[in-house]
Amino acid sequence: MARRITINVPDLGDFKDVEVIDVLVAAGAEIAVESPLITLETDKATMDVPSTAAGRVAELCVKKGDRVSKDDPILVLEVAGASAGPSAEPAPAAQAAPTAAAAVDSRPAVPAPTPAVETGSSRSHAGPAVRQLARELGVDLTKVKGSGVKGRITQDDVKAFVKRVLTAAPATPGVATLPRVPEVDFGAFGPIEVRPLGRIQKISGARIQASWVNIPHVTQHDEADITELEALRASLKERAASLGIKLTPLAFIARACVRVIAQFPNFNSSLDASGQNLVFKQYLHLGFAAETPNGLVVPVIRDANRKDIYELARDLAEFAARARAGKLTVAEMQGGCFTISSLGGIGGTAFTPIINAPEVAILGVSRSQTRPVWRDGQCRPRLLLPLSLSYDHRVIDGAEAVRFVVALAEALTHPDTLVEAVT
Ligand code: CAO
Repeated sequence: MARRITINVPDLGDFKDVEVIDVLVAAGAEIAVESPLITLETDKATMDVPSTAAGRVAELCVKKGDRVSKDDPILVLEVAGASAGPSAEPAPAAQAAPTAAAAVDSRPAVPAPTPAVETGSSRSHAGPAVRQLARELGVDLTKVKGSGVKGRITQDDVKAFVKRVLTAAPATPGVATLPRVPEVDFGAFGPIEVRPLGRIQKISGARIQASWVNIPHVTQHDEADITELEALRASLKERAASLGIKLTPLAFIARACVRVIAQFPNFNSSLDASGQNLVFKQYLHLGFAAETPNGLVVPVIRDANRKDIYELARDLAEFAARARAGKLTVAEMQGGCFTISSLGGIGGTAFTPIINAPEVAILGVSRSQTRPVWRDGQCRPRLLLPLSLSYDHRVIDGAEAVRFVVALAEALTHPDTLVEAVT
């Protein structure tokens, strides 16, 4: 059997005739203990009045704009439980409410209202329900313009704000908060010609930018003494050519990378989508940047750790040729674990390669140069290959990165093992 109780306005301290600025429940609604019923506003603060009992709202005694004082009835609630007898129907007078409420809930009849808005004119003008909504949506209320009385922020204002933010065109796809570079009318300074970006440029540009803004990059530079490697390569070149293989420095570098990555498993990992776990790959597919007339592509050599130097050289040449001809399939550019970007055939002394996310490191290679090196009390000409390793500092720390690059330089300095057959 249900019975009826009245929920009254609690003690408001010094305040009387306080305005009801929001009625938060409707007749017929099921409410719980502590559900906010109405919002009151003095000239200093707003406050929610919570319910002291659970039940169904049978009758509302106040409406928006009313003024109320202590013990004024807010609503009549139908609560489950034994009937309070004929006197419970209709609801008892306002003064009887605390007693009736106390019969349902042993806590103080009407708890103190919850102050919801801090005093001070710099605060946003919004009720607790609106603040609650703003908190849930992560909205900073100081940025929301209120459309209510005296600039009061309503729930609709918060929702409209969120909608505006979500539908606003971001400066860069997927990067909503980047500051924009100034827009310039280039034609105002002289003749111009506008050419649209190519398909590959558009795709790789977006990926490069995503990587650059999402990954804290650090680049570690070093040099490898490849004097012996070049001598070895020269001695093998002819035989390789007779097999149709062009044995370039890149094949040696790829083989050395594979060997060193095996010693540093973090370099063959990726952060998962949550950013909370590292995924360690038990395969090693090696990507390499290839310049094509249409832009940069990164073919991926499958299972590079199972290939000897000649197989790697063949793959490099074939993929580079197919990349330039625009014949690579999407699958041939997927699944990479680590990328090499070699500009050594062109020049340069060092650069900062951008990580091919979600990989965690990339090796940049610049042009080797013969330079005098002081060693064992003598100055000798040595062929030095510049290495630039960019790594994701969330995954790899600086000490590990420099160990990696030192190990790589070491492997290139003593190339005999690089040409061994792969078992
Ligand atoms: N130092 C000195 N010479 C080098 C060298 C180096 N680090 N690397 C290559 N060379 C030499 C080669 O030995 C070759 O000379 P020979 O013909 O006399 O033997 C010449 O440069 C050209 O090499 P290659 O380009 O045919 O072969 P490769 O294996 O070095 O490079 C590829 C292949 C696909 C990586 C390259 O053609 C390419 O596209 N590089 C550009 C990559 C790129 O754009 N990276 C930037 C990405 S970020 O924007």
